[in-house]
Amino acid sequence: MANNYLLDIANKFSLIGNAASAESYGFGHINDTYLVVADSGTRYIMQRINNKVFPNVVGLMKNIEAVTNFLSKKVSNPDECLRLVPLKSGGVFHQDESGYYRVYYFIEDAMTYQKVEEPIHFYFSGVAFGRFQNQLSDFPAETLCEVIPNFHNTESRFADFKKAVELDVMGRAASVKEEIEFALAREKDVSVLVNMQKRGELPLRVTHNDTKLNNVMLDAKTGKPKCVIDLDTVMPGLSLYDFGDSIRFGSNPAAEDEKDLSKVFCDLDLFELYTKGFLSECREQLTGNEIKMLPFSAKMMTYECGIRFLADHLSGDTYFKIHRENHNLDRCRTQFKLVEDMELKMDKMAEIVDRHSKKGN
Ligand code: ADP
Ligand code: GN1
Ligand code: MG
Repeated sequence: MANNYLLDIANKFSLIGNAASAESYGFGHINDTYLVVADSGTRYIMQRINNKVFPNVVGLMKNIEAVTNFLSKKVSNPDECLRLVPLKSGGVFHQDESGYYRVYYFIEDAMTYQKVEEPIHFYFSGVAFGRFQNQLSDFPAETLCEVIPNFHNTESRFADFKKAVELDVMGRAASVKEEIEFALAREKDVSVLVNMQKRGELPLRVTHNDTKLNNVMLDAKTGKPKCVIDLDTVMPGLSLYDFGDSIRFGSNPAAEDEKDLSKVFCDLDLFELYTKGFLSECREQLTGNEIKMLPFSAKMMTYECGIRFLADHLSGDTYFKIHRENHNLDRCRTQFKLVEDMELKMDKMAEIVDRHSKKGN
């Protein structure tokens, strides 16, 4: 996107001063993110929303407006919650032929991490997402729109994956036979959480649904949680999705796209740190079934992400941004390696959860 074009768009928002620069920023897989600096020195994050992934931008922005307004009344400092910058003409997003844009105030003196560099960061991300769960516990979930229906419905993700294998539009299926077999062998797991929810054994809550470590900003000096970001996927869901997705990303000391699989495993010390942080903030609210299923959710969210990456590889990389050949396949392989490792460690994970689910921990 040409720089002048981005500056013109940024200047449609009520910035302090005029936009002076706009540069690509961050490592997200979905939206285009830009750092905008105004001549006043104030910094902003401007994003072009990926409306192929999020066709209902209006519903998505309504969700974000409602959730950020709600959270802003609960936090003690404005920086502890994402804040949208309104358009000069009113409204919170701009639309033109190049897409949909929104602007957030930049969270200053804070960091996001692509992988766990210091174990304490993972603990604090658990605190952040546990608190997020807690703060939204009295938000009326039924008023939120389901921005991506069945987002974490593993059963429906599995059906999409099988369709991608059948269609095999890129002719890649034969070269990933081992990965396909790995996925198919775990079919019995894909309905477990969905069925528990259907039977009323797991409550519907307001959830973030994309609780990667890089979706929480931590204080640059203290590492303490500052703000949960990337609220595009906030919608009604299961608390297990948020816990499981965090463990998927952060309990693995290697990167999500690491090629050397010997570096990829579920580090139980990291698992314990996150569990401790998460449960310290929301254990009072979780039911016995939710707590019992936490270890399984880590495996299931990892498996689900693995089949999503594999399906995208088979479909020609149309969903997740890729930066090299076979990028989605590499990502799938890390997820499946993690699933295997988690399967071996399920009992130990359950012991850890049990220890931290009791008050006083
Ligand atoms: P994506 O959906 O593509 O992952 P994100 O909303 O997570 O996009 O943003 C990408 C990156 O931009 C984040 O990881 C973070 O580093 C940075 N970022 C996003 N919002 C803010 C903000 N309000 N202040 C500072 N940095 C931000
Ligand atoms: C995407 O937007 P980002 O990069 O935080 C994806 C998540 C995946 C994740 C895998 C809307 O998250 O569901 O778990 O990549 N977001 C969407 O890294 O599909
Ligand atoms: Mg993100």
